[in-house]
Amino acid sequence: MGFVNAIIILVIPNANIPFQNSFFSFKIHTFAKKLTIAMSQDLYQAPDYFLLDELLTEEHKLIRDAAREWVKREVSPIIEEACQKAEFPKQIVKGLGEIGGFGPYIPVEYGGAGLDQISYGLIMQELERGDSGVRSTSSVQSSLVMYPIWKYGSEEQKMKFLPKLATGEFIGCFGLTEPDHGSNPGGMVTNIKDMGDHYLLNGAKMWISNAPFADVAVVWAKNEEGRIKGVLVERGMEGFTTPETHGKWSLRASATGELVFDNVKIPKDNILPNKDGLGAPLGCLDSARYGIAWGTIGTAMDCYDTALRYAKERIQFGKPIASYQLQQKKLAEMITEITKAQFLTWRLGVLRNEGRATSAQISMCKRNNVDMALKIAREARQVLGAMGITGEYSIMRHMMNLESVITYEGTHDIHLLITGMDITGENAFK
Ligand code: TGC
Ligand code: FAD
Repeated sequence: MGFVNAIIILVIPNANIPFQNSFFSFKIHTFAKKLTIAMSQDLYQAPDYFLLDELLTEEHKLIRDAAREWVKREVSPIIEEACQKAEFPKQIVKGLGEIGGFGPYIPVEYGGAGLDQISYGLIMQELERGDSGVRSTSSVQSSLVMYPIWKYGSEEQKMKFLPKLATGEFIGCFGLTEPDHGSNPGGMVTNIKDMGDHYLLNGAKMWISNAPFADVAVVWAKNEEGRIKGVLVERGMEGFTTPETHGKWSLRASATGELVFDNVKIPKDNILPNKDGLGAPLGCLDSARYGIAWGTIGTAMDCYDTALRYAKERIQFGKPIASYQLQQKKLAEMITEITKAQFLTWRLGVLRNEGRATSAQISMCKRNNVDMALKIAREARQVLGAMGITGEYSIMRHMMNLESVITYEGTHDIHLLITGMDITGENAFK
């Protein structure tokens, strides 16, 4: 059944196909044509209700607009099919490197783009507007692989890995979560044993983004004293395997897998020398969580923009559904929440540029924005009625993706407990 016939069924239930009445046939054809145009083109227009653009520099806007155009050109046309097939679209990797999607704030001498934190955030916003899985690929590479190598690595490690990660020639992944240690990574059992001229790595990580094809994994493991160390595990090392995790209903355009270590021989040069303890991986998470805070604004803006356009065009009871108060309430609340999140996050970016943002502030912002985006996706989907459940529009895909985003990089609960501890001084985790 073609797309037009599908629309006939949606518009006129019980219609026999092919539809014969020439008047209705004309109306249906026009409606279907309008929808086809809306779907085949990316008509996205970013909302800026409180003129936040005026707080951005010309450079910020140039970087943001370049990422926005790239997403329209390279991501929008292919992302739905990639998600339906549950395939990571490898063809976007090179372009991601070119727009600064890998290591936006890593210094230029290591291949990064040397940008500030607001530019980094704006790139994440645009990528996640396309798809959370695309932003995830960029987040993992930038904040969970390049960041620890840059901050905790030796000069040799930086020169060996960072330039290739910046272009996408190498893909990296970050192994913290284990089968029995998710929210409580400090309990990890993956370990390294000193064998004199090398270490032996044993254990397993799971739910690892990019694992199935990563060239290098930043893995967190305990040494014999129980101290957490960062280990660079390279594809091809004997005893190292990366089985893919299948059957996800969420983040389908991002590959997820396990990291399994069976007596993997690790050269001593592959240990990150400059920081250890749980604070080392958690420090990387600050940077990635900040990126998610911006990214989820992008998904919320896309859902709102789609719902607004649809509501203005969709006629029921003789009028656009945008003219009914119930739909206006949904749309008005969406733009209010988006606007609040935009300002909270912009302010966080300013504080990060000044080196004054705290981990607890990042937690609050990540938690608020993912929750905001998920609620908006659910409301926006309803505005589209039955069309909202199809892959013809991005909303359902965003909604499903956000179910991962609200769990990874610290769950909704964990971030609330971080805020709770920060304001009361009482630890309610344990
Ligand atoms: P706690 O005793 O509180 O802290 C241990 C040490 O870490 C320090 N620290 C931090 N350092 C830097 N940044 C932060 N955000 C930090 N938070 C804590 C702390 O000062 C302490 O340092 P020291 O020197 O005294 O040892 O640790 P805890 O065991 O009580 O746990 C605290 C808790 C629950 C907040 C933490 O474990 C946590 O955040 N759990 C959530 C786990 C998580 O977020 N996992 C994410 C895995 S990676 C991922 O999901 C990638 S998704 C990728 C994608 O596709 O985008
Ligand atoms: P659990 O920790 O078992 O939590 C289960 C429930 O219990 C949650 O609701 C949680 O909020 C609640 N809970 C836990 N502790 C407490 C407490 N003290 N008080 C109250 N409630 C509590 N990890 C990586 O290391 N690298 C990656 O690249 C990566 N990518 C991922 C990609 C995807 C698609 C997904 C879904 C996950 C990914 N993760 C990754 C793992 C992710 O970080 C973990 O799933 C997350 O930290 C939660 O751990 P868990 O799933 O084991 O849940």
